[in-house]
Amino acid sequence: MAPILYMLPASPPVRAVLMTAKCLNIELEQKECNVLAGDQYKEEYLKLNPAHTVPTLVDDGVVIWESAAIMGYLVGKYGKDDSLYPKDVSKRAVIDQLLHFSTSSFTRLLILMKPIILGGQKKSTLTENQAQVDVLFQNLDIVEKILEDKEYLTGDNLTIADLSYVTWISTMTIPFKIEEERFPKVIAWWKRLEKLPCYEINRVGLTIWASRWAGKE
Ligand SMILES: N[C@@H](CCC(=O)N[C@@H](CS)C(=O)NCC(=O)O)C(=O)O
Repeated sequence: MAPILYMLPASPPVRAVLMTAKCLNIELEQKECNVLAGDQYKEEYLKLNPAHTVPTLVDDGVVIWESAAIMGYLVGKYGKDDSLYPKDVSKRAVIDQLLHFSTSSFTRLLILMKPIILGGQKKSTLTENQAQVDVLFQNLDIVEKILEDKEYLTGDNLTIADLSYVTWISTMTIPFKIEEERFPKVIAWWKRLEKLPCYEINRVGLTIWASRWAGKE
């Protein structure tokens, strides 16, 4: 039986998991959990995921939430090799470091955008939250430094860290402009990822976000 993924296509962490599955060439049974409509608070869903977030994976009686954990699990269980998430302790630690950093940094984008998408707040509140926006861009400065002359975030190979970061960074471009002069390496890396077959999944989610954003004042 295919693993079940509770998801919403627009969600950046969902997109990262779907891209991972595509890279691994595995099918997931996708079940929509519309977090914009409150589905995540239904009793059955809270039993699976008390943190009431998407994505949530159910596979063979195992329930995992938090996208980074799901991606690592899928590579470990279904990958023909471990290149997306190497078993080598040092290589894995660098990927984990990046994933932990993105959880504590780029998810702030959701905090900024959510009240506008969901709560009727005006887009002008983004400028009122300038300090938060500045931190978001400082995090992008850090990614620019991490990339140095690497093809991908950790070196020559694509890993789940790239798949996770590209969902957040591309979503940042909906409310903000990422200037090529300030972030040349980030832009070059992003263009590289756009060429991957799995990237189409990110494009679909981004389009949904962008149209929701465009409909707001
Ligand atoms: N760190 C989590 C973030 C998950 C997350 O915040 N998902 C959002 C959608 S993008 C969500 O489900 N929000 C609903 C809620 O928090 O109630 C992950 O990577 O899985």
